[in-house]
Amino acid sequence: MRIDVVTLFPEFVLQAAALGVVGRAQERGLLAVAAWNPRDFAGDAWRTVDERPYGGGPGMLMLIDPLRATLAAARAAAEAPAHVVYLGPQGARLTQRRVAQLARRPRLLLLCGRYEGVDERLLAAEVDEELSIGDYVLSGGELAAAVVIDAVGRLQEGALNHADSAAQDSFSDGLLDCPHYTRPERHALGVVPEVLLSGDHAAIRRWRRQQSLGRTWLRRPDLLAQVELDATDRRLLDEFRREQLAALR
Ligand code: 9D3
Repeated sequence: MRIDVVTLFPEFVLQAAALGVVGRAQERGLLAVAAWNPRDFAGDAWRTVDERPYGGGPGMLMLIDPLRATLAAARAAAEAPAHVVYLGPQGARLTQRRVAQLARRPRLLLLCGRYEGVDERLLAAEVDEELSIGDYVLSGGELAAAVVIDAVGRLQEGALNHADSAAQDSFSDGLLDCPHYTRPERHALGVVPEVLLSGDHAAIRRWRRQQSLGRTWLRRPDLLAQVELDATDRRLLDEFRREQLAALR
C-alpha cells in the first residue's frame, strides 16, 4: 500500500511512520509513505498557505490553491487512484473496523489541516471522507494522520511478526485484552496468578477469556453491548461477576 500525506509538517509524519512495526513494514516494501508540503506549492514569494476567514472570526484557514496543487502532485506520483481522507474534527470517528477497510485499499491520500481548518470548497471537491480520531481538540491533523498510518500499516500482510499477530486476534473480537505477567513469579508488588504457571493450556485459555470478558464488562460496557456472547462466554462472565461481588463483601 502507498500512503501520501499532505502536511505542513512532513518531517513529523515521516518520523512517526519510521518507528517499530510500521517502519519495518516500509523496510519490507509492504508500505510506502511520502509527504507533501503545501508551502512548496504556494504561489507567492512568501509561500503563503493561509488566509483570514470571510465573515470574520478567529484564526486562519488553509487556502484552496496551494492545497489543490499539492494534492495534484501527490496524486500524480503513482498510477493508482487515491482514496482521499481529510483528518478533521468534524469527521466520523475512526474505529478498528474503519481501519481494516482502509487497510485493504492500494492507496490513501491523507490531508492534514492546520489553523482553524480548510476552505470548504477544497474539501467538497477533493475529499472522499473525513475522519476524526476522537472527541478532543488537537492543533492539527498530523497526529491523526500518524494514527491512521500506524493502525493501517500494521495490518499490511506480512507486517506483523508471529508474536504480534496473536495479540491482534484477541483485540479484533471486540473485547479488551486480558492482564499479562512476566518474570519474576514473586515480587514485592505481588504474585503471578497460579493458573498461568500451571502448564494447563485449556485452563489458561479459559482464564484469559474470562479476564477479557470481565474487564470489558467493568471498563467498557459499551463494547460488551456490541458483541454476541455464546453460552460458554456468558457462563465465564457470570462467574467473574459473582467473584467480583464476593470480593467486595
Ligand atoms: C473554534 C473551534 N476550533 C478550535 C477549538 C475548532 C478546531 C479547529 C481545528 C478544532 C481542532 C482543529 C484541529 N484538529 C484537527 O485537525 C483534527 C482533530 C481533532 O482536533 N480531534 C480529533 N481528531 C482530529 S483529526 C484532525
